[in-house]
Amino acid sequence: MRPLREPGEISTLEQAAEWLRDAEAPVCLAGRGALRSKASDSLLRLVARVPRLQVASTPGAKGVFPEDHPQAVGVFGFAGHAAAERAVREADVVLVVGTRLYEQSSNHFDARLSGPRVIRIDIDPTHTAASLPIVGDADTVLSALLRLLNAGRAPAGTRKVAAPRAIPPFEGAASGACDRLVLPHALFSVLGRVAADIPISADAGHSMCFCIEWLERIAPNTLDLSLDFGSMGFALPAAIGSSLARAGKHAICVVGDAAMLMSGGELHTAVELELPLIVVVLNNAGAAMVENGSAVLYGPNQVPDANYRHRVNFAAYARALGAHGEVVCDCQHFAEQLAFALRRETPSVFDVQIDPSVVPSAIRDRARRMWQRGES
Ligand SMILES: Cc1ncc(C[n+]2csc(CCOP(=O)(O)OP(=O)(O)O)c2C)c(N)n1
Ligand SMILES: [Mg+2]
Repeated sequence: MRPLREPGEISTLEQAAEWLRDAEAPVCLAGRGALRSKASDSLLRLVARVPRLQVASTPGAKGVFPEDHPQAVGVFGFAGHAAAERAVREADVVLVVGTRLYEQSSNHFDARLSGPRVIRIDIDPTHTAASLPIVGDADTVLSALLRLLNAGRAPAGTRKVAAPRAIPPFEGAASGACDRLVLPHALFSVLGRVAADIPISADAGHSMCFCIEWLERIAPNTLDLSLDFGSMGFALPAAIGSSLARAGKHAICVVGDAAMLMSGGELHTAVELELPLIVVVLNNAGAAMVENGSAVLYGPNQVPDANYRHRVNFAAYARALGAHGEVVCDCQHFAEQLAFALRRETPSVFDVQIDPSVVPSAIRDRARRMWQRGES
């Protein structure tokens, strides 16, 4: 265990424990620092001790706290959930653990995070601006905080909050209600359920937005995103790395058709290495995020068309590189094929004909915030 870094920390911790004990509506925002310090167990012990505490994660830390837990409110920040936004806005105490609070993890610099009674734990002293800063490793500090909470009087509130499930399952998925074009919510419901413990990497574009919003993650380190730069072409090589790092086990990559055209050739690496990679291409025949984002910011037809005239067949592309390839037009078919792929020892590619009419709420929300701040 790394030691706490600053002298005089204990009184700060006692103050934090007092605030949490007395809070009516406390919320914890856990970031990638909490993931890196393996703080998931401490977070679970903390919510058991503080019955009113709700937990949100930043987009990059999805799964650090199980999203199906009754005290989970989902993701706060880019492409996140209304329940998490509400929980932070209405909180009388906010416990921020291991996040730099940049644009994507602060929900576009939400004012509540610079308000009163914000406890902020971070190993980097330059990232602790808050009413109660604590410098130290996330898990070490949370463990010390728990010891204080367990030793002192019980925190207020006896009944646990029971938030509605942060990511409701898509009800129509099992009945095949989405023939011919696959609804993204339905697809991610299947992925979350069938591949609950498989690491998934998602590319820039709609893939990342839909994964944050609709892919339930219940275990840490099961979602890898290219936040910050949001670089296309990231997810397939990332999934190869993820599989290799786990001794050649299954890894899934969710990628748009344009992004697949950037680094899809790496599929050949997975074929050569005989990795059980599963590539889910969201095929909407174009750079939909550019199309939709531009339409929201500048109005329809104000930017050059970002759609392709020639739709690529990624199942044929996969077969040409030596992988298994399948075109998928309905969710039930996808669920069956995914189960087969999880038994296969070599790469599988699904060319999913995704419904292009569904625009991720993140695109509208981000544009609205940019307008509000005069940034567009
Ligand atoms: C290397 C790189 N180039 C350009 C962009 C800007 N960009 C973000 S999303 C996107 C379109 C992505 O299209 P696709 O992969 O098909 O995903 P879709 O949004 O259609 O689901 C572009 C061009 C980027 N993020 N990274
Ligand atoms: Mg696309």
